Amino acid sequence: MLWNGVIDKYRDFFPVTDSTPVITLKEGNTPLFKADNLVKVINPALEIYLKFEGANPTGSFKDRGMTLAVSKAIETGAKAIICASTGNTSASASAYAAKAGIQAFVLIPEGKISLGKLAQAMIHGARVIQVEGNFDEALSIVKKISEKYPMVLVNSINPFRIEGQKSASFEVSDHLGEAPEYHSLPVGNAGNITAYWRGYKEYYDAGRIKNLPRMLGFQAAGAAPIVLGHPVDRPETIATAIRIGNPASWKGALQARDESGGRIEAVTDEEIIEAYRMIASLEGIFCEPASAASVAGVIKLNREGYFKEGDRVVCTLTGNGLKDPDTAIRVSNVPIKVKADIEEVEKILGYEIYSAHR
Ligand code: AN7
Repeated sequence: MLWNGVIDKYRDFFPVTDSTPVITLKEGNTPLFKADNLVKVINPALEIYLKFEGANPTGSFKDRGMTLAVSKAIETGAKAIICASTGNTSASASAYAAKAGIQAFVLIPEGKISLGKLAQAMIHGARVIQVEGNFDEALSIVKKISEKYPMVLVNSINPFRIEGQKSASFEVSDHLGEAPEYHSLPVGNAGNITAYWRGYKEYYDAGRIKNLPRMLGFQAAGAAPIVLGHPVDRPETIATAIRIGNPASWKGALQARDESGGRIEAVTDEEIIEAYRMIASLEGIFCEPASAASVAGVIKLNREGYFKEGDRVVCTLTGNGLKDPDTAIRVSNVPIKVKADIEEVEKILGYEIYSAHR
């Protein structure tokens, strides 16, 4: 069966009709990896799976919601969409607007989005506006603008975004044949954890799964409003994707946590970077720093003895590491430089080969 995107695959679960034009880049159907090398290091008694959303067409989970949001916008005759973004929403919105033949307007916090995401919005032809402020300020501006002008807001306040993002829970359930015991996610604006929980509940109600997971959400310590219980005016974290101080879906995140009996906690930038490097070096998966918060959180809870033997834990890796090569280079060893001379190269290889065989 050819894959034609999440609306085609899970149509019955979405508010679409035969007359809804489907704008798709064939998002979804992303791989779920069993992280055998990682569990050896973390806790061999667990089963950890990684849902790699970096394999989506624009390199993040945002595509799942954007296909529905843009399709519904086109259905109502929209000619333009607008969003505020820490980068991935703007990349996705720009690409789907290009596919639909409409204009995207994106507001981003100046200097605080990774280079790859900025490049995506620019090359897809979006009007990119850098705001001298943070994501939360940009979001409050686009909300007002979308009320004043004929532009559809495609942040996750747009209900179709959350609807589309539910599809990831369906895929995990289809892949495993049931829901896992735990599902872990990074939390920024909190749309995704809201969407996953809704997806699991709908699959459960439809009789497709017989259990529900506990939802685990992790914020960066410098941007952890939900953990602190109040908005953060100046959020800071190396994981710029989740540098958000006043999440739009705050209530949805609390509901996911409380209904499922899960947790929402903070992880430090150091813990995020450690997990980011482990995922890349042990599993061969290059995700972006924010994505690694899901694994960092599981490592932290595991240390506290939170899990029991045999628990299955799915961690969503929300975005592709290629979007942010600067951070990868910054946290890695500097490559050795030698003259263009075989003996010079052999000296280094010799040493490294012997130490690799020890
Ligand atoms: C890689 O692009 O908010 O909790 O404007 O890019 O649903 O917000 C991105 C968020 C996690 C957090 N991982 O998801 C945006 C934006 C990555 C992300 C999140 C984001 P939500």
